[in-house]
Amino acid sequence: MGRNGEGDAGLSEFDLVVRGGTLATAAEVFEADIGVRDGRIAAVGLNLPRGAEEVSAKGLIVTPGGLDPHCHIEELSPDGAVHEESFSSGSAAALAGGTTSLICFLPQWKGHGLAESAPGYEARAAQSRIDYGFHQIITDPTPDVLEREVPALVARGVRSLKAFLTYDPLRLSDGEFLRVLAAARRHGAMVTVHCENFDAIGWRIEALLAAGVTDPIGHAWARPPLVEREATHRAIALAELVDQPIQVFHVSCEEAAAEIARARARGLRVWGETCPQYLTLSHDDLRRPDFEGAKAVCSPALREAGERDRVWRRIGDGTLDVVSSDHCGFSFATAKRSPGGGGYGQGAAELRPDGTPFFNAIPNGVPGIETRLPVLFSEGVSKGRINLPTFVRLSSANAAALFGLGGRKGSLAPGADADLVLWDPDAERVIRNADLHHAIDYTPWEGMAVKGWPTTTIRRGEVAARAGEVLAPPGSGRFLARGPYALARPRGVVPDGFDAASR
Ligand code: DUC
Ligand code: ZN
Ligand code: ZN
Repeated sequence: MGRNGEGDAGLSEFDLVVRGGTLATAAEVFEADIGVRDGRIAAVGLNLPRGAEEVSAKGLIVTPGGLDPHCHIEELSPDGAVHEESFSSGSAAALAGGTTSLICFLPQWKGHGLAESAPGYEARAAQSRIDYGFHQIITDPTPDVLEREVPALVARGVRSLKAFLTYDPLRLSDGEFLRVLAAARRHGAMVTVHCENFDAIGWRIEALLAAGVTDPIGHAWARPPLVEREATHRAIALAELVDQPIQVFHVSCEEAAAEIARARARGLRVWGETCPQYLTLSHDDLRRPDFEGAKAVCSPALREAGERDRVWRRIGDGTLDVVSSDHCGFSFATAKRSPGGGGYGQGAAELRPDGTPFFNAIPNGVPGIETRLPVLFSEGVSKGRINLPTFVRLSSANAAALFGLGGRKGSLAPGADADLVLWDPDAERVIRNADLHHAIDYTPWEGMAVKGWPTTTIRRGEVAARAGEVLAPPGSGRFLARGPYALARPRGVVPDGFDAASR
């Protein structure tokens, strides 16, 4: 007998058949069964023969497993601060929320090479329950880093670099950013970039503090949309000069999105990502009393409530084509009260009389690896803002193409990894942190009613989470080595006399 007491494992063509679901891919929606063999999709069609294991998807929607291409997990800063999330808990949360792969960040500390920064990071990541890849943060682009370490890293399958235009000590000057772009072009890597103007933010912080503003809402007042728009414009212009593809991370507002749309209309290889926080939260969350606003401090900052519709519109017109979590493991009771924690704050680490930090020193970031897809499904699909293929493109397929995982992740085609999520589109839930699997003591979506929830998550053909129970053990995720791919290639258009191979 087979594992479910049905069929015969020895004779089955498939290890697993997911039967009777409504399949949603990046392109279409149709009824079919999925046959899985050796962890991969082997067949898609009606009335497939019985598998050794059968999972019923009747009345459910089946999508590719989510790929979250922007997560901060167990990052270690030079001062020893660590995000309060382990790869084990973070990836358990991911699975429960329908995400089967993630890309997180190998840090570089200024004054150090890539190899000596954050020793042991790869070993910690190996505890993941889902497949994982890395972006390499570059904070100190020395010739040795760019010419010796980056190509070695790319050869190991780390095909994307991350640049910060703000945060001390992470940020790059324009000259340093240009060198990173040129090195990425030479070695065939994508560049992702955090776009905000550091000096403008610093100037605003000084003025706000001098005026006596210390509450979390000051975070948004110090980082208005134009500091993001200016840096987005600059990043795109510098990338155009070098002819290097880039993705602009976490776009929060129309002003920045418009810069990306303009670049794309001119044929530049520029892509934009946004996050659920910019689609659903606002200044109102930063204004919560008793320091609760700190739960919504992330960068770029949350915007006025009306901005959310404009960000949705930029999803609608394709300018923003990836929704990531930008998950950060800062708990409210601890890290959010430790000034500057983890390097993601800006300015003096001063405390208010009640012991909470000034707005500028609150660690930036919100936890969202588990809620990313349920919030997107509910606010997007259930509320009729996006259709199912768009949901699939935003949640997995586009990031897979952008980061060299196309065909393997974000797809239901034969040959792809059998990463599948079964969604109950009618399930109504209220998000409660107590029900989530991350190691953080809050969610900014506490109390939000959602419609649509993942009931079963299958990772490489194995049921990895079911009805909120995570079954995949720590360490069962695999490193995703990424080879050369189309979207990381330059256009081949450089200004006259420009030698892109020069430093
Ligand atoms: N933004 C955040 O909100 N957190 C981590 C880093 C970032 O850029
Ligand atoms: Zn960022
Ligand atoms: Zn981030």
